[in-house]
Amino acid sequence: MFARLHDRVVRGVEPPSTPKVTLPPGQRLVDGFPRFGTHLARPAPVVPADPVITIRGAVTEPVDVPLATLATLPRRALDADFHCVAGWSATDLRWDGVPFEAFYRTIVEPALEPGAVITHVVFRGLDGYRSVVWTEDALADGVLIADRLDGRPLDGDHGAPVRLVSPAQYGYISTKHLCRIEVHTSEPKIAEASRISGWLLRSHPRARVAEEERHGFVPGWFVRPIYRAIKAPLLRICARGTGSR
Ligand SMILES: Nc1nc2c(c(=O)[nH]1)N[C@H]1C(S)=C(S)[C@@H](COP(=O)(O)O)O[C@H]1N2
Ligand SMILES: [Mo]
Repeated sequence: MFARLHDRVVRGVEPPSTPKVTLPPGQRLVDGFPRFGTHLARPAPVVPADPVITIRGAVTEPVDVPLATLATLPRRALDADFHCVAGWSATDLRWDGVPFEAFYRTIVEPALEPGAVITHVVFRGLDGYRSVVWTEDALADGVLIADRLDGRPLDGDHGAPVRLVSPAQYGYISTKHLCRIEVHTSEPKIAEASRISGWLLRSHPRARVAEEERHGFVPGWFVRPIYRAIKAPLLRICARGTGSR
Protein backbone atom coordinates (compact mmCIF):
# COMPACT_ATOMS: atom_id res chain seq x y z
CA MET A 1 0.00 0.00 0.00
CA PHE A 2 2.83 2.37 0.95
CA ALA A 3 4.68 1.29 -2.19
CA ARG A 4 1.71 2.13 -4.37
CA LEU A 5 1.31 5.53 -2.73
CA HIS A 6 5.02 6.17 -3.18
CA ASP A 7 4.68 5.23 -6.87
CA ARG A 8 1.85 7.66 -7.36
CA VAL A 9 3.69 10.49 -5.65
CA VAL A 10 6.87 9.89 -7.62
CA ARG A 11 5.00 9.64 -10.91
CA GLY A 12 3.14 12.81 -10.01
CA VAL A 13 6.34 14.82 -9.77
CA GLU A 14 7.93 13.38 -12.91
CA PRO A 15 8.73 16.08 -15.44
CA PRO A 16 6.55 15.95 -18.55
CA SER A 17 8.12 13.34 -20.82
CA THR A 18 9.95 14.62 -23.89
CA PRO A 19 8.01 14.06 -27.12
CA LYS A 20 8.52 10.46 -28.24
CA VAL A 21 9.92 9.64 -31.66
CA THR A 22 7.46 7.47 -33.52
CA LEU A 23 9.26 4.46 -34.91
CA PRO A 24 7.92 1.85 -37.34
CA PRO A 25 6.45 -1.38 -35.89
CA GLY A 26 8.91 -3.45 -33.86
CA GLN A 27 11.78 -0.92 -33.99
CA ARG A 28 13.66 0.54 -31.03
CA LEU A 29 15.85 3.61 -30.89
CA VAL A 30 19.60 2.88 -30.82
CA ASP A 31 22.34 5.15 -29.48
CA GLY A 32 23.81 7.19 -32.34
CA PHE A 33 24.32 5.43 -35.68
CA PRO A 34 26.30 2.24 -35.16
CA ARG A 35 28.32 0.40 -37.79
CA PHE A 36 26.49 -2.86 -38.53
CA GLY A 37 26.68 -5.63 -41.08
CA THR A 38 27.83 -9.04 -42.20
CA HIS A 39 31.38 -7.61 -42.27
CA LEU A 40 31.20 -8.00 -38.48
CA ALA A 41 34.47 -6.62 -37.00
CA ARG A 42 36.46 -6.73 -40.27
CA PRO A 43 37.91 -3.36 -41.22
CA ALA A 44 36.21 -1.38 -43.97
CA PRO A 45 37.51 -2.19 -47.47
CA VAL A 46 40.27 0.02 -48.88
CA VAL A 47 38.88 2.63 -51.25
CA PRO A 48 40.67 2.53 -54.64
CA ALA A 49 42.49 5.70 -55.75
CA ASP A 50 40.09 6.15 -58.67
CA PRO A 51 36.87 4.47 -57.60
CA VAL A 52 34.34 3.44 -60.23
CA ILE A 53 30.88 1.93 -60.25
CA THR A 54 30.77 -0.82 -62.85
CA ILE A 55 27.47 -1.49 -64.61
CA ARG A 56 26.95 -5.08 -65.74
CA GLY A 57 24.12 -7.45 -66.68
CA ALA A 58 21.61 -6.66 -69.44
CA VAL A 59 23.73 -3.88 -70.99
CA THR A 60 25.01 -3.84 -74.58
CA GLU A 61 28.56 -3.39 -73.30
CA PRO A 62 30.18 -3.01 -69.87
CA VAL A 63 30.07 0.51 -68.48
CA ASP A 64 32.52 1.79 -65.86
CA VAL A 65 31.41 5.02 -64.22
CA PRO A 66 34.14 6.97 -62.40
CA LEU A 67 32.75 8.34 -59.15
CA ALA A 68 33.78 11.81 -60.35
CA THR A 69 30.86 11.50 -62.82
CA LEU A 70 28.43 11.75 -59.91
CA ALA A 71 29.34 15.44 -59.69
CA THR A 72 27.66 15.98 -63.09
CA LEU A 73 24.31 14.59 -61.90
CA PRO A 74 21.57 16.30 -59.89
CA ARG A 75 22.04 16.13 -56.12
CA ARG A 76 19.66 15.84 -53.25
CA ALA A 77 19.85 16.17 -49.48
CA LEU A 78 17.67 13.78 -47.55
CA ASP A 79 16.74 13.71 -43.87
CA ALA A 80 15.78 10.17 -42.97
CA ASP A 81 15.73 7.54 -40.25
CA PHE A 82 17.56 4.26 -40.74
CA HIS A 83 15.99 0.95 -39.74
CA CYS A 84 17.89 -2.31 -39.40
CA VAL A 85 15.90 -5.52 -39.72
CA ALA A 86 17.38 -6.67 -36.40
CA GLY A 87 15.22 -4.01 -34.74
CA TRP A 88 17.38 -0.92 -34.16
CA SER A 89 16.64 2.48 -35.64
CA ALA A 90 18.82 5.57 -35.93
CA THR A 91 16.95 8.83 -36.40
CA ASP A 92 17.55 12.18 -38.07
CA LEU A 93 20.39 11.31 -40.41
CA ARG A 94 21.23 13.77 -43.16
CA TRP A 95 22.37 12.10 -46.38
CA ASP A 96 23.65 13.87 -49.48
CA GLY A 97 24.05 12.26 -52.85
CA VAL A 98 22.60 11.55 -56.26
CA PRO A 99 19.05 10.17 -56.52
CA PHE A 100 19.39 6.61 -57.81
CA GLU A 101 16.62 7.33 -60.30
CA ALA A 102 18.68 10.13 -61.90
CA PHE A 103 21.73 7.85 -62.07
CA TYR A 104 19.62 5.07 -63.63
CA ARG A 105 17.90 7.26 -66.23
CA THR A 106 21.09 9.10 -67.23
CA ILE A 107 23.69 6.34 -67.15
CA VAL A 108 22.14 2.88 -66.91
CA GLU A 109 19.07 3.15 -69.15
CA PRO A 110 20.93 4.36 -72.29
CA ALA A 111 23.26 1.34 -71.97
CA LEU A 112 20.52 -1.31 -71.68
CA GLU A 113 20.07 -4.04 -74.27
CA PRO A 114 17.26 -2.97 -76.61
CA GLY A 115 13.90 -4.06 -75.22
CA ALA A 116 15.32 -5.29 -71.89
CA VAL A 117 12.79 -4.96 -69.05
CA ILE A 118 14.79 -4.71 -65.85
CA THR A 119 13.03 -6.42 -62.93
CA HIS A 120 15.89 -6.57 -60.40
CA VAL A 121 18.98 -4.51 -59.62
CA VAL A 122 21.91 -5.99 -57.70
CA PHE A 123 24.07 -3.62 -55.66
CA ARG A 124 27.51 -4.88 -54.73
CA GLY A 125 30.00 -3.48 -52.23
CA LEU A 126 33.81 -3.53 -52.20
CA ASP A 127 33.57 -6.09 -49.37
CA GLY A 128 31.63 -8.52 -51.60
CA TYR A 129 28.28 -7.74 -49.95
CA ARG A 130 25.26 -7.76 -52.28
CA SER A 131 21.68 -6.62 -52.08
CA VAL A 132 19.03 -7.59 -54.63
CA VAL A 133 16.34 -4.97 -55.11
CA TRP A 134 13.15 -4.85 -57.17
CA THR A 135 13.57 -2.17 -59.83
CA GLU A 136 10.49 -0.27 -58.64
CA ASP A 137 11.90 -0.14 -55.11
CA ALA A 138 15.33 0.98 -56.34
CA LEU A 139 13.76 3.77 -58.43
CA ALA A 140 11.52 4.98 -55.58
CA ASP A 141 11.70 8.56 -54.35
CA GLY A 142 14.36 8.97 -51.66
CA VAL A 143 16.73 6.21 -52.83
CA LEU A 144 20.18 7.77 -53.08
CA ILE A 145 23.71 6.95 -54.04
CA ALA A 146 25.00 8.82 -51.01
CA ASP A 147 28.50 10.23 -50.56
CA ARG A 148 27.92 12.34 -47.44
CA LEU A 149 26.43 11.73 -44.02
CA ASP A 150 25.63 14.59 -41.65
CA GLY A 151 27.60 17.03 -43.79
CA ARG A 152 30.82 14.99 -44.00
CA PRO A 153 32.15 12.57 -46.63
CA LEU A 154 31.15 8.98 -45.78
CA ASP A 155 33.68 7.24 -43.55
CA GLY A 156 34.63 3.57 -43.62
CA ASP A 157 32.07 2.67 -40.97
CA HIS A 158 29.15 3.87 -43.05
CA GLY A 159 30.15 2.97 -46.58
CA ALA A 160 33.00 5.02 -48.09
CA PRO A 161 33.30 6.08 -50.81
CA VAL A 162 29.58 5.85 -51.71
CA ARG A 163 26.66 3.72 -50.61
CA LEU A 164 23.07 3.05 -51.49
CA VAL A 165 20.51 4.52 -49.09
CA SER A 166 16.91 3.32 -49.32
CA PRO A 167 15.18 4.70 -46.23
CA ALA A 168 11.84 2.96 -46.80
CA GLN A 169 13.52 -0.45 -46.76
CA TYR A 170 15.39 -2.29 -44.01
CA GLY A 171 19.09 -1.48 -43.81
CA TYR A 172 20.29 -4.65 -45.52
CA ILE A 173 19.15 -3.22 -48.87
CA SER A 174 21.45 -0.19 -48.43
CA THR A 175 24.73 -1.65 -49.71
CA LYS A 176 27.79 0.21 -48.41
CA HIS A 177 31.04 0.73 -50.39
CA LEU A 178 29.03 0.51 -53.62
CA CYS A 179 31.23 -0.57 -56.56
CA ARG A 180 29.00 -2.52 -58.95
CA ILE A 181 25.42 -2.39 -60.19
CA GLU A 182 23.93 -5.29 -62.13
CA VAL A 183 20.67 -5.07 -64.04
CA HIS A 184 18.61 -8.23 -64.51
CA THR A 185 15.53 -9.18 -66.53
CA SER A 186 14.43 -11.83 -63.99
CA GLU A 187 15.21 -12.61 -60.36
CA PRO A 188 18.93 -13.41 -60.30
CA LYS A 189 19.97 -16.75 -58.80
CA ILE A 190 22.24 -14.90 -56.40
CA ALA A 191 19.11 -13.40 -54.83
CA GLU A 192 18.78 -16.57 -52.79
CA ALA A 193 22.48 -16.90 -52.05
CA SER A 194 23.01 -13.28 -51.13
CA ARG A 195 20.11 -13.04 -48.75
CA ILE A 196 21.18 -14.04 -45.31
CA SER A 197 20.44 -17.73 -45.64
CA GLY A 198 18.87 -20.27 -43.37
CA TRP A 199 15.21 -20.47 -42.47
CA LEU A 200 15.49 -18.34 -39.35
CA LEU A 201 17.05 -15.32 -41.02
CA ARG A 202 15.53 -15.55 -44.50
CA SER A 203 15.21 -11.94 -45.52
CA HIS A 204 12.31 -10.47 -47.46
CA PRO A 205 12.90 -9.51 -51.12
CA ARG A 206 11.18 -6.11 -50.68
CA ALA A 207 12.05 -5.37 -47.07
CA ARG A 208 9.60 -2.46 -46.75
CA VAL A 209 9.82 -1.11 -43.22
CA ALA A 210 6.23 0.20 -43.14
CA GLU A 211 4.91 -3.28 -44.00
CA GLU A 212 7.31 -4.90 -41.52
CA GLU A 213 8.67 -7.14 -44.28
CA ARG A 214 11.41 -8.53 -42.07
CA HIS A 215 11.28 -12.14 -43.13
CA GLY A 216 10.68 -14.08 -46.34
CA PHE A 217 7.96 -16.42 -45.05
CA VAL A 218 6.68 -15.48 -41.61
CA PRO A 219 5.21 -12.22 -40.28
CA GLY A 220 7.68 -9.61 -39.06
CA TRP A 221 6.26 -9.47 -35.53
CA PHE A 222 6.92 -13.20 -35.20
CA VAL A 223 10.68 -12.90 -35.75
CA ARG A 224 11.07 -9.66 -33.76
CA PRO A 225 12.18 -11.32 -30.51
CA ILE A 226 14.57 -13.65 -32.33
CA TYR A 227 16.21 -10.82 -34.28
CA ARG A 228 16.30 -8.66 -31.17
CA ALA A 229 18.24 -11.37 -29.34
CA ILE A 230 20.83 -11.42 -32.14
CA LYS A 231 21.00 -7.62 -32.32
CA ALA A 232 22.91 -6.89 -29.11
CA PRO A 233 25.87 -9.26 -29.65
CA LEU A 234 26.11 -8.22 -33.32
CA LEU A 235 26.18 -4.54 -32.40
CA ARG A 236 29.06 -5.29 -30.01
CA ILE A 237 31.02 -7.30 -32.59
CA CYS A 238 30.56 -4.70 -35.34
CA ALA A 239 31.55 -1.89 -32.98
CA ARG A 240 34.96 -3.55 -32.59
CA GLY A 241 35.62 -2.91 -36.29
CA THR A 242 34.84 0.80 -36.21
CA GLY A 243 37.12 3.70 -36.89
CA SER A 244 38.72 2.39 -40.07
CA ARG A 245 38.74 4.71 -43.04
N1 LIG B 1 28.92 -3.52 -48.07
C1 LIG B 1 28.06 -3.77 -47.05
N2 LIG B 1 26.90 -3.10 -47.00
C2 LIG B 1 26.02 -3.32 -46.00
C3 LIG B 1 26.26 -4.32 -45.01
C4 LIG B 1 27.51 -5.03 -45.10
O1 LIG B 1 27.82 -5.91 -44.27
N3 LIG B 1 28.38 -4.73 -46.13
N4 LIG B 1 25.34 -4.54 -44.00
C5 LIG B 1 23.96 -4.05 -44.23
C6 LIG B 1 23.14 -4.00 -43.02
S1 LIG B 1 22.47 -5.45 -42.46
C7 LIG B 1 22.81 -2.82 -42.41
S2 LIG B 1 21.72 -2.70 -41.14
C8 LIG B 1 23.42 -1.55 -42.85
C9 LIG B 1 24.14 -0.88 -41.69
O2 LIG B 1 24.69 0.34 -42.10
P1 LIG B 1 25.69 1.15 -41.15
O3 LIG B 1 26.86 0.24 -40.87
O4 LIG B 1 26.05 2.37 -41.89
O5 LIG B 1 24.92 1.41 -39.89
O6 LIG B 1 24.35 -1.73 -43.92
C10 LIG B 1 23.96 -2.68 -44.87
N5 LIG B 1 24.88 -2.60 -45.97
MO1 LIG C 1 20.71 -4.82 -40.91
